[in-house]
Amino acid sequence: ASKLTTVEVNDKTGIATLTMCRPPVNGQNLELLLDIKSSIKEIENDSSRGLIITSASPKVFCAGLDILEMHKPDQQRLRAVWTELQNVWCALYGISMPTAAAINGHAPAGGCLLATACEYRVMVPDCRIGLNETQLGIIAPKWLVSGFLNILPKRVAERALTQSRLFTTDEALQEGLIDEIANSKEEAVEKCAAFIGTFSKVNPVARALTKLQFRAENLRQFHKEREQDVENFLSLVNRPEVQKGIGAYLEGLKKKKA
Ligand code: CO8
Repeated sequence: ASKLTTVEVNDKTGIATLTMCRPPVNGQNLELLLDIKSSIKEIENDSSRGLIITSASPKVFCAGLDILEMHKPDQQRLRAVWTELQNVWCALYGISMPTAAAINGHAPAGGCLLATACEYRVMVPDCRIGLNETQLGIIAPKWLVSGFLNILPKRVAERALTQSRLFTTDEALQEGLIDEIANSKEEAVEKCAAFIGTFSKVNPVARALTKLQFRAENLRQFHKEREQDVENFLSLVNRPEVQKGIGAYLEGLKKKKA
């Protein structure tokens, strides 16, 4: 099978860049999720100085879960997809090294999840980011929202989720959902590297334990609920009205072009 992610380590900085490359939109199907997970593990085992996540697509960082995986799904595969989304999230959210997202395109739903699992976000202009699950009739569980809630005030987060709001780059900066804007992917990666560089004089063990202390409660809650969460997701996605909604949403995506 072809690799859907690449890992490149910068010789000078020791920072690893994980690039998602599943055209056209990095839809998170099972294979992409498995590759992201193994790339995160590889970077962790190599003890890189930091991790930057980005995309090979010119317009899209990541379009979230591959909607085709959720439409008339194969049950076993759907279960595996959700389990691997959980695995990717907890690997990225709980990694001790510094992390940053170079958001070089749109980042709805699962794309926003990856970006908000990181410690820092740099985004290119005129794109959209947010958790728009309610639009598909699905409820984002607590763990999925926890990174978002680390960044935004509860009131802004609640409204954004209930409205399925996708923030423009400018709005995201204004609300604090992203940290900086960059005019190109290269500049976004550079800014992420500069952020990671700010830790060069900090004791790495103290840094790591402090990060994990901030994140431990969310991770503990996640591990307690993860199995139930898979069951909830499956029963929700299998509901006839949700299937109808997903089908209509897919049609809408396809028709956009016609
Ligand atoms: N899955 C599958 N295919 C997709 C997806 C997707 N998520 N997104 C886009 N595509 C397809 C399109 O259908 C289109 O296919 P085709 O070429 O055959 O017509 C192709 O990719 C290109 O898409 P666009 O023409 O729309 O490309 P643009 O560059 O104009 O726009 C966007 C890119 C902004 C990413 C746009 O495609 C978009 O908004 N996509 C939908 C994103 C979305 O809403 N994702 C939500 C997924 S749900 C999720 O991730 C979390 C689920 C949580 C569940 C919780 C339950 C408990």
